Amino acid sequence: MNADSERTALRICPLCEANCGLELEITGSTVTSVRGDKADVFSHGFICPKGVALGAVDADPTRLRTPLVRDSHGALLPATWDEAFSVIRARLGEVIQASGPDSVGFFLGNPNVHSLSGAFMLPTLIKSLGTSQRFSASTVDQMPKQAASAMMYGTALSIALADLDRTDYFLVLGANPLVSNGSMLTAPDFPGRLRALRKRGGRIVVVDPIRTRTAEFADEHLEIRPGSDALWLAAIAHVLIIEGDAEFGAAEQWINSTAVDSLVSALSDFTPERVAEITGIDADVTRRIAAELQAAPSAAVYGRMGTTTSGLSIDGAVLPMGTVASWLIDVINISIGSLDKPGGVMFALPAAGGPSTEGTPGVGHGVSIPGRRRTRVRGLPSVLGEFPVSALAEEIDTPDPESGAHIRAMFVIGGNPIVSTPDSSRLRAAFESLDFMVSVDPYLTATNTLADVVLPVSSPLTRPHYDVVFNNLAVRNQARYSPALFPVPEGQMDEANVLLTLAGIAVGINTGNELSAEAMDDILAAAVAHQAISDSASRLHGLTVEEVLTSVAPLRGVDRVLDIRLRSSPAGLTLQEVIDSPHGIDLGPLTPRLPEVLRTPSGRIEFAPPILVATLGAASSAIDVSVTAPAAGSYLLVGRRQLRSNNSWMKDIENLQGGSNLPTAQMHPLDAEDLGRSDGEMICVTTANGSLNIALAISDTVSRGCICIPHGWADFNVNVLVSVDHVDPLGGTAVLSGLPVTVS
Ligand SMILES: Nc1nc2c(c(=O)[nH]1)N[C@H]1C(S)=C(S)[C@@H](COP(=O)(O)OP(=O)(O)OC[C@H]3O[C@@H](n4cnc5c(=O)[nH]c(N)nc54)[C@H](O)[C@@H]3O)O[C@H]1N2
Ligand SMILES: Nc1nc2c(c(=O)[nH]1)N[C@H]1C(S)=C(S)[C@@H](COP(=O)(O)OP(=O)(O)OC[C@H]3O[C@@H](n4cnc5c(=O)[nH]c(N)nc54)[C@H](O)[C@@H]3O)O[C@H]1N2
Ligand code: SF4
Ligand SMILES: [Mo]
Repeated sequence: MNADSERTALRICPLCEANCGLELEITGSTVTSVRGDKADVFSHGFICPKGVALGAVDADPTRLRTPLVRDSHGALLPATWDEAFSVIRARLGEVIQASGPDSVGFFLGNPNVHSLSGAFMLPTLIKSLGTSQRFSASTVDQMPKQAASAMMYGTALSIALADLDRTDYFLVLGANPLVSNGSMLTAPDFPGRLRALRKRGGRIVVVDPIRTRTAEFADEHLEIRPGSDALWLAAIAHVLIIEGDAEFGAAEQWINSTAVDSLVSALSDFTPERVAEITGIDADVTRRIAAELQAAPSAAVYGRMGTTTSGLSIDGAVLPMGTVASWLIDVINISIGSLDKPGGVMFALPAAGGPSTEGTPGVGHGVSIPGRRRTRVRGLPSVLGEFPVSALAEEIDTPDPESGAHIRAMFVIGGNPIVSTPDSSRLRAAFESLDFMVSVDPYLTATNTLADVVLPVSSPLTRPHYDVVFNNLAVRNQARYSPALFPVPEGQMDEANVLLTLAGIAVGINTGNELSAEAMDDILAAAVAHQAISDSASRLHGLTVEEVLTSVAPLRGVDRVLDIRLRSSPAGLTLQEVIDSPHGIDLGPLTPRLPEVLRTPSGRIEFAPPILVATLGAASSAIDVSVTAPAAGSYLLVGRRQLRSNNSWMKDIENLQGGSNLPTAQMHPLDAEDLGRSDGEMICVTTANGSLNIALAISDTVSRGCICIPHGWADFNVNVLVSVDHVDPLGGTAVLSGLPVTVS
């Protein structure tokens, strides 16, 4: 190609869950501008500052282009791919031969859910290695929502999604989609969709201890005490189910009535009056919101980070409430007749399939919550096939007193856990003590400067993209594919290839017979084809593996797996059909899916899982605790996301720095006055875990008694303050918000 030839190309943005369709101007192999693709069937031209920076990510000179290997003097130095893989083959081999595959741990970070290789190749790598020691960013994030939904509907991706484009009433708890662009609810142009909601006469209510941009935009903002959402939601459910005559609408015939009885007794203590003090929300407001939810022609309740990662701080203890709060959101949606109703909460039908489209329609194995396995040191239950990341450091630094077993080697893939997970100081020391560590990451980070080998992956623009994960959570059914825009530059490696090469090495260590990336790719495709022909719900059911593989030839890699998935799924598309519609194929608004969507063993909606009812009942002792007088200098920690950054990365990309993108601790003016500190002065925030010196930013958007600090900053790392002790027993997720801190 001519070095300065010009072209326009389309690309689904892989940087966040919104999945916007972008239009890139390209000169030679340089992206010269990025804008929203107006013809995209889902995002209609929306773009945010991070998307604008996609070209800068591609060109970023600080992105690593060659592997790094630690030399005998401890320095991380550039190496060839062969050298890097040889070191891994030898050192990983030593660890596995001496201590078995479970002495190798995996931490999987957020970007893995935004790539096809993360969805398809990463499971192959972990399986080839044979370890059960899997940790991820999910247990500092959305896992409680997945756990609650899995219990109720039968799979980890059976999430009842707010039907944003048709609802008349949107109750939002602990989410700030005007900044985050939405999470566990894929809706490109969330701002435009919220504007449209209000324009059609709908109402938006935001429940958040901070007056966020979203709260500012809403019709009403309720300042809630951090961690108390579950109690407030229980009071709403109390009004609807006990005082009112809740009608369950479409869900009615799929709920068993004995469940309702147990729920009624668990909710009996939770009157709006009794939760008013602890939540900070007046009883008459709570009753009014319940009445509004019921009276609206359609209504949807939605909760995010503030509901899944907050804990209730009372009497020196912190109660993790994420899974209970996540469940109660669905209880309310069902109690107002919103489940499976347009404008209420509905299930997506993803064109490339997902857990809710596989298996027998209407019934399944369900999911066991808490999980059946336990962490070795603390005995914390697994959740959806992984362990709570709050247990990672101890699983490394605390060998079993008898057997000596512990995690000796780590793979950190697309993650920065020293910045993003609790008790960073201990995790850093634990990583330093490892015998071997590999990082797959395009940047040098606070975490992987400790690795023995860093494998950088080529730019996201060198890989094809289709969102197989977030289309399970999208507010509209559609299929959109982006081909790779650039070839993988000489000397670099695509992530799919890196992961398959590692998988082949792992097979070699375990069997003595190493396989090439190509061979692993063929094994993966055959396994996916086998699954597709065996699944009675699949459109390929009954074919042979050979027939399926022939139909998708000559594709390889992620494209081949994607094509099989598309062909086997309900929409029955082929990859070529999706490619032929570069702005995407619109498959329409969400449609009712009850009872076919259910995968519970009972074939019913588990409206009131006994373990959740019991956990809620136990929380009733918290209701009457007096919270009026927090100790002087004592505050509750709350997080925030920043429009122009992406968790711990993209901070140094041009045009994303400065402005509001600063690590500051925000406090209410009166709290700052009490402390005798003015704007910009340094304050010291302390917990039993550690201290953080950070600049104060005075803001009346913050509730009195709260302090708001963003995560993701290596040099101002809020997670040095966060304890690994407060873990949701069902969702395995750490409490990040609502923790007591002292400020001096
Ligand atoms: N206190 C506190 N802690 C939090 C949160 C909070 O609100 N408060 N939020 C939590 C949440 S929601 C999340 S999702 C986690 C995020 O936690 P992590 O996933 O650990 O952190 P990220 O910053 O998303 O890390 C992404 C890493 O992947 C690399 N990367 C980027 N693109 C690619 C790619 O294509 N391939 C590979 N292999 N690597 C890539 C980046 O360079 C970066 O190092 O943080 C959590 N931590
Ligand atoms: N620009 C940008 N966008 C992002 C990211 C980013 O780093 N930058 N990260 C992405 C990721 S990985 C995720 S998971 C999503 C998260 O998406 P969101 O959940 O929408 O984002 P947050 O800003 O974490 O919103 C959480 C809100 O909960 C509030 N809150 C805290 N504690 C409580 C509580 O106890 N109760 C209630 N009701 N509210 C509480 C906080 O004040 C905050 O406003 O954002 C994604 N989008
Ligand atoms: S909102 Fe998310 S998907 Fe859309 S352009 Fe921004 S980062 Fe990309
Ligand atoms: Mo996240």
